[in-house]
Amino acid sequence: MKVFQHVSDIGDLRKALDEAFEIKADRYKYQQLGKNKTAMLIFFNNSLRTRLSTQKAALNLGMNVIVLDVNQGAWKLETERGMIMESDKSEHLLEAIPVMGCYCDVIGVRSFATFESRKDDYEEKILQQFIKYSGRPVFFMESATVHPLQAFADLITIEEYKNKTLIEPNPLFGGKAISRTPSKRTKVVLTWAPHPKALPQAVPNSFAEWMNAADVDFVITHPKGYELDPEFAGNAPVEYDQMKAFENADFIYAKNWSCPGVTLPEDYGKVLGDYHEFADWTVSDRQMAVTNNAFFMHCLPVRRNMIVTDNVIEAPTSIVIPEAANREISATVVLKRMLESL
Ligand code: AN0
Ligand code: CP
Repeated sequence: MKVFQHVSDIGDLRKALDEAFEIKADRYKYQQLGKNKTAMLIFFNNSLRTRLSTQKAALNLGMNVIVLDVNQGAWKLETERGMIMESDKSEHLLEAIPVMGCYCDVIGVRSFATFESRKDDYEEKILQQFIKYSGRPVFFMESATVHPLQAFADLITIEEYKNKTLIEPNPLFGGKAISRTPSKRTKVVLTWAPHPKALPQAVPNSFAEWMNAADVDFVITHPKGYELDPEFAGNAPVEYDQMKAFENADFIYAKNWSCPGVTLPEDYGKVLGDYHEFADWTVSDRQMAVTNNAFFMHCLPVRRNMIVTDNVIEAPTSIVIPEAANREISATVVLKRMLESL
């Protein structure tokens, strides 16, 4: 695998899941594969999970790891070709990228949407340059439009939990054990939830793309105006009534995203209206009550009592921590596939 961006890059999903569970059962099985190979992780934005889980994945495979926070210690980078470089940006991406490529065998990049131009974000202007000029396999660690390591971990988590008939008390917060009857067809709901700041569409885009490819019934719910780009949403039904969408769901996946600008390009990257007016979209016991004892998921970091109430995130059905743990597994599979392609 030379690029990890879309669900199609991982190939057959059943095979990818089998590989994930093989690695989860013995995460050091491929320790020899990465000997004397170096993973470079480039961060243009903050991260806790991606930073840690991807380093751990590289170590699982016996690789060396170099991490660079571009905004802490590196030169400020110009990204536009043709600019007269008289601002505070001392180096151009067109030199920086091939230089980074000299010191490693695979590169992971995190570079969020800037919301300055929908076209530039959706064309993946930054990541495409890494693919073109680094000379190395490139995996996306959340780009302007996708977060595939997260979506793969989410799929692994759904696969692990979908047939559970007993929900144990939450290991951190307690609660009562619950018995549950899994649905014949697993129903997964992606719900928008309010947030004070504009957030990217990368997580919901990838989640939608992966769920559309997976063997589940997938429904999206959000207020009008937040329609995801059809490239990712595909033919997934959109239900604007959140309570209706939640009925009999097995998994609730909450996430905020800003306006994707599909119908009104000028609204791209905006929070539509006052987020206080959408307070009833916060996932609470009220909505969870109409589900099939659904598991609650979120990629984290999450703002409590904005996206989800304390009660829901602390319930035995909340699987946000095992979901985060699976980031190590998805990253190990992806790095393994890249090492195999060198
Ligand atoms: C980012 C986002 O919404 O894309 C990263 C999530 C993994 N979240 C924030 O910036 C809070
Ligand atoms: N879920 C996720 O990617 O978290 P970080 O932003 O902390 O890496």
